[in-house]
This record gives sequence, C-alpha cells and structure tokens, in this order.
Amino acid sequence: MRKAFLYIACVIALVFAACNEDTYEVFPEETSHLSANNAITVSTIQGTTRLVRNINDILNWTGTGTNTSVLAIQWAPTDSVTPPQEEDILFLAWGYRWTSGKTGLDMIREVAANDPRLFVILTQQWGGWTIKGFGYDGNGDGKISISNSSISLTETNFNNGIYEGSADQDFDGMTLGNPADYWMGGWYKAYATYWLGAEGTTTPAAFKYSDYLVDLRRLSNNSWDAWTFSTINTSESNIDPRPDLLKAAPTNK
Ligand SMILES: [Ca+2]
Repeated sequence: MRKAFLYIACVIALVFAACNEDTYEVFPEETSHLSANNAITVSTIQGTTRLVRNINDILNWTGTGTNTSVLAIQWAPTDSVTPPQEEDILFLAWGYRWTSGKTGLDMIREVAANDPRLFVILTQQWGGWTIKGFGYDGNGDGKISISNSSISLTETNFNNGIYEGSADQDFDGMTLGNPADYWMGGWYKAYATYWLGAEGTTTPAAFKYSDYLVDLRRLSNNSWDAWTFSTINTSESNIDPRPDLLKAAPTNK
C-alpha cells in the first residue's frame, strides 16, 4: 500500500525539515460509473469534450501566466479486484495557467473554484492537506449529493468547490444521490491516489505514483498531476491512470 510508505517517508522527512510533497469527439458520450447502490450504470455526461492527446486539446482552463499544468481526475469503480473496463472509466483533464511557486493543491483549489462542476473534499492531516475525494456534476444541473451513514453533503456545503473537513470524519463508502454524477474518495477502504506524469512534455504519459503530498508538490511547466480511485482492502493494488482515455473537461457554461 503505497499510501503507508508515503506516510512513513513524510514522517521521516518531517523530522529533518518539511515533507516534500511535493479529431474531436463530441459529447454527449456514453460513459458508465457507479450508481448510488454500487451497480454499474450507463449515463451521459452533459457537455462537449474531446480526447486529450496534447495539452492543447484541453478545453477548460483556469488562471493566467506563462506556465501550464494539467489536473486530471479518473473516476472508476473499485468494487472488483480486476482492473475497470474502459467503458467504466471517466478520466477528465483541466488546464491551469500560472506564473511561479504553485503547488498541486493550489491547482486543485483554483480549478475547483473556477469550474462549478468540480467538488473536492480536503482534510488537514500529516502536517498538511490531504485529498479525501473528488465529485463531478456529471449531468451539469449544478447539483451534487454525496453521503454515507455519518455525512451528507450537497453542493451548498462546498465553498469555491472545496469542503474542508476534519481528519476524524469518515468519508469511506459515500454514494451519490444522483447516478448521473460522479464521486470517488475515502481513506481506509478506498482512496484517491496521486500520480505524476512525465514533466515538461505536452503529452500525457508515464504516470508514476507520487512521492509527494499534494500541498508540497511544486508544479513545473507542462507538468501533469493525475488522481485515480484505488482500492485498499479488496485488491491492495492501485488502479493506474489511463491516459489513452483522457478527455477534456467541458468548458464552463
Ligand atoms: Ca448533478
């Protein structure tokens, strides 16, 4: 479980200093995902997109500046020990323009503030911020509802796309109120894993499990940050990002 190794590495690092966490395809396109009862359903994402073969294929951009980076989030079922099928994966990319000194978390916060369809849960943990999940308003109705036995959140609980929770809250097993939307997250049973692609290239490739926590990971020009939904207790393996399936998040309405 790479998360455990990352945690240990960060604890060790904190002893010494700081932990370095460092062709158009036109929608509507049919994709499938987990419904509220964890059954695979097919739904339609509202909006127009295209495959991202190059950073210039990205449609939804945030920020200004001479540098560009990419935030990519992959939703997929994790109720099976087998890798998800292509048709069960939604992998979306956002572009981020910036000038200097930005982290992976800066990008997430600014993109979530700009795109009203993206929702992020953060908690303070390990001396910084950790990601507890990503939601996406798949049907574009401006609403999202995610809940488990102890927490119930809607779009009204998010400020600029962010819900800042506490580390003792349980975000495992959250399900959607509307199966047309997307959610992935948790902590102990399944969680969002962080991957970094090849740096300084305009194409999505060579994603590797991040050795950095999101709020200490320094962006570089043409960097690629990806998040995927990985199991812990079922297969104890991570689900690799699928750059061949990467699509541009639709532009804001
Ligand atoms: Ca919705």
